[in-house]
Amino acid sequence: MKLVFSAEVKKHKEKGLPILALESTILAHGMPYPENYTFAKKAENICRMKKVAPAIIAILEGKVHVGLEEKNLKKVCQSTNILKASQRDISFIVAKKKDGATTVSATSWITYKSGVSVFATGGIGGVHKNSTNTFDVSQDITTLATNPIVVVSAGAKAILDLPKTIESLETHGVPVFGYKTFNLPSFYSRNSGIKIDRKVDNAKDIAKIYHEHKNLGIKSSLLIMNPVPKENEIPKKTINIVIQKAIDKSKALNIKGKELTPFLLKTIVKETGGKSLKTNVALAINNIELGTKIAHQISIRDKLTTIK
Ligand code: PSU
Ligand code: MN
Repeated sequence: MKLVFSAEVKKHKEKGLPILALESTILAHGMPYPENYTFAKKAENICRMKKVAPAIIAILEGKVHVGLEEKNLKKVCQSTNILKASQRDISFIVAKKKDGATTVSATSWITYKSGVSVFATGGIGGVHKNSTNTFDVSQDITTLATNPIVVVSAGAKAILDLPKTIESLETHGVPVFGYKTFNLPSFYSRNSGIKIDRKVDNAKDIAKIYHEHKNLGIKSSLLIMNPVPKENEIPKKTINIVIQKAIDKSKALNIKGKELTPFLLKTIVKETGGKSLKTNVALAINNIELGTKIAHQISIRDKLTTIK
């Protein structure tokens, strides 16, 4: 597969400097314009300030981009018909020279193929509520099972069935770590009430575990669950009412498959008068900040290993 690296990402790759992968579905299907563009610029600037190359991943005219030049970033943020691309969609989009915004699933796979180790997102997909009837389980889970990178998220999205999502991650062999917590965060809120077996307290430890993970040849991602900052969280009680309303609406309108997640997120933004969008941006930025620290620690460790 031919990858198109931005000048910045290329330079960091050549010099063994840190790179942080970012997804584009969150921009194209998860947030409206212009908030998505403002968020993307802020995300990139944080990376640069921390001396990490930002690598937003997207497919444009059939080419897989790792790091977007300005005009391509605008295109992703403004497009109204860009496809939502999970891993299984990549070959079709490339063959047909179409545009695709990559989900956690497609982004994880491209991140790994690019030789990049860390990817920060908002919230991962997982097992949907009512999945026993619909069988709707995100491809994010199966891709997390097969790509040895570090993924930073604010937990699975609260629109999901969280206990089933955690079980499914276990079945697929994905190690889950709470960042400074044993409580599973639920995207908009810091604590879902579900326990996580393991906690990590700093980026150095994450790099250390990842190093062994790779040495052992284990194929899954390490999934870091980083709670939304306190000042930006929406209390569970408040958001759950809104989520239920959005799910009821999706059922009434018969919205299914890959349209479901974007529909729910959009409806929740409307119902909360934009508050959930602010929270979404804040938690994603918080994950990017942690992602840059992990990227630094991994590149320090990689250099030490090479010298030895
Ligand atoms: N997290 C967000 N906003 C989003 C998503 C996650 O804050 O838009 C996207 C991610 O790209 C994730 C996808 O991979 O939703 C999951 O979609 P589905 O449930 O259809 O697999
Ligand atoms: Mn789905």
